[in-house]
Amino acid sequence: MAFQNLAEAFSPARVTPLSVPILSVVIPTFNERDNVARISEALEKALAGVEFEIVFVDDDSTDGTLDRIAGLARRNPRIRVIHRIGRRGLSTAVSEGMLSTTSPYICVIDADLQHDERIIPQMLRLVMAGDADIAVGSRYTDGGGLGNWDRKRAAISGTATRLAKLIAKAPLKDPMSGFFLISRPAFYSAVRDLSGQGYKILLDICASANPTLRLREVPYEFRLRQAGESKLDALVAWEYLMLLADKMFGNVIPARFLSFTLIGGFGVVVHMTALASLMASGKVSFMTAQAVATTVAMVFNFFLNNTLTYRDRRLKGVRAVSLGLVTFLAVCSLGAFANVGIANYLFSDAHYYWWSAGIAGILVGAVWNYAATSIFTWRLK
Ligand SMILES: Nc1nc2c(ncn2[C@@H]2O[C@H](COP(=O)(O)OP(=O)(O)O)[C@@H](O)[C@H]2O)c(=O)[nH]1
Ligand SMILES: [Mg+2]
Repeated sequence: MAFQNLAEAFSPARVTPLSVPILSVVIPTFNERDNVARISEALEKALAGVEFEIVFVDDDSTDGTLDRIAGLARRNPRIRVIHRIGRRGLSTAVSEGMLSTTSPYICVIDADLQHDERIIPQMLRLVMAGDADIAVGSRYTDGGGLGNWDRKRAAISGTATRLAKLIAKAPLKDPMSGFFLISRPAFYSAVRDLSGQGYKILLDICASANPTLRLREVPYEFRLRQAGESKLDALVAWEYLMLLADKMFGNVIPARFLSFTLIGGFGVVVHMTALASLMASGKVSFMTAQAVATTVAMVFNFFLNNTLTYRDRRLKGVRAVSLGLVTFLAVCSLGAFANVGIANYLFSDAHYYWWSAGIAGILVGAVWNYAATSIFTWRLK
């Protein structure tokens, strides 16, 4: 929007008197170009009479979502955006959006209109009246529903929900909900303990907050996505398992390390498969076969870690990926030396059993690989 002069930019006609919002609505977006105007409009309608603001948190969408949001924000002072670059992750997007606000109540809702914004006033009343610290939009309480979900998706959601109940400290029917309204003190009571893993921020809050938080569920019928595509995929499932792991054993073992070592375990399988087929071919010596199998397994581990363990910092582009691969191979080769050296020392000089020396070597190698690749390969920008 270009102005001829300052006077035009600040003309009284353009300056809308602002009022202080009591409700902040945080909307995470990733490639939601055709939904951002619709959800804004739907919120204006549902929240008529409520002073509210909208905070979009966009992870550098590639479909022009940001231009659309900017267009809306220029006309509507309620709307602003946090634009994150080089990061992905629904949970951290939502919590950073929430942290950017100061109003006493915060609502989180998806951009794709699957959540029914018409129940927000009811959620707000519950929390404002002090009847609850968090009001949860629920698909699984009476009156709620999954809309037109096919059986497979409903079954997956059902299983994930049962798992979630293991770690949520509160008895919620729909702990996987991405739609909720929370009071600021309740949010602050959990925010420092959030794992930031994965997809389900409400679950993270419920597992992190002190158990005296009072929750109330408000039913709604899940709607069909209006436009664009779901970002729910196999990777999200992995992240979800990591969130569960983090909440269950996070005090002892970091979830990222768990993911790294699990993938290392798959690497062993890949290694043995490669070794077996090379040996079966009868064309190479054991030494060569073992060397090739080791390299194949390391390359496999690099790509899987880049996709799963470090999804939020994923290396992209030929240059970044090659550099990452080289540092990964270098670090892991050193790790293998350390592994063999330490195991050998424990076995020959310290007279450990062969198996305990072996396990100690593997552990040292794994911790070294994890620590060093987190610094050299997936360095935080
Ligand atoms: N900022 C941000 N938003 C995301 C990310 N992944 C998903 N979203 C948004 O989160 C909401 C829910 O995602 P969606 O793909 O609809 O998940 P589903 O409803 O479980 O299929 C949508 O508004 C997405 O645009 C992400 O990595 N970063
Ligand atoms: Mg959705």
